[in-house]
Amino acid sequence: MMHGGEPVDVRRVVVLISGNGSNLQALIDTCKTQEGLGGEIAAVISDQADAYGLERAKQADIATEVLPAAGFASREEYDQALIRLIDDYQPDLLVLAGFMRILSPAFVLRFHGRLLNIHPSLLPKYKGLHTHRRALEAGDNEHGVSIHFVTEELDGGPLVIQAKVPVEVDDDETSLARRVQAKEHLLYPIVVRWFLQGRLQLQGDQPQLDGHPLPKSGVLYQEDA
Ligand code: NHR
Ligand code: GAR
Repeated sequence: MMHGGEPVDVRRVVVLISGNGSNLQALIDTCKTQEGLGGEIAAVISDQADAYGLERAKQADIATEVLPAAGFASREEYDQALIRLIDDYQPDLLVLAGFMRILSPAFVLRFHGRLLNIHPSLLPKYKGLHTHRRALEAGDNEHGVSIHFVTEELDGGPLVIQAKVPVEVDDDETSLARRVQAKEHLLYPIVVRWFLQGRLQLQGDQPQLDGHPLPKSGVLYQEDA
């Protein structure tokens, strides 16, 4: 992009997906708004060839790559190939959006401070899979979503933001997941924009927003605040 004759560095984000890609869609849609995303989506990479998110990317003229795990002897070899693929796009930020493979320590270290994940629970509650089912089985009256910097500890990296979702008496996994996802689609664009605008940084293992350290549970997002 040119500005006053000088080339302007556009920040670049690469999105990793495995499935539907509704969070990817929220990021794509944000690029088209007045406020924008603070950069461009340089590529979308999936470990699943049939991920619907790949269609969403193509519709938006975003480069896509598929890297299936079959054919790799180990997680470490897969992750090295993934790093090479990502490096082609020179991203400032790497975003996990429903990417369902656990990443090796070497991968996480390589992108330390530049790797975000969205997780459908109020971390540290319900790390791992089937979070909606587990929240319902526990009888929780609130559930939610967290965005965190990724570290070696699965779903244990420093929190950036959380939003709560009340559990209704007649909720099932589907209805609860739908309301949590609506919050995800609001939050991920905000956090990605913070990062791309240089407002959000990881200093050691401490996230900072506008130079201020965040509380342990991150920013609490309140829609009508
Ligand atoms: N990798 C590291 N190192 N740290 C994190 O915090 C990560 C990560 C990779 C993905 C997303 C994550 C989530 O938000 C994520 C966070 C997949 C699994 C899982 O068990 C768990 C957590 C997350 C993603 N996946 C496989 C499965 O059965 C099992 C292992 C595999 O195939 O790699 O789907 O919840
Ligand atoms: C999202 O709800 C995300 O929080 C969750 O998968 C969904 C992906 O949806 N992530 C995990 O459960 C990670 N283990 P999407 O493909 O439509 O964005």
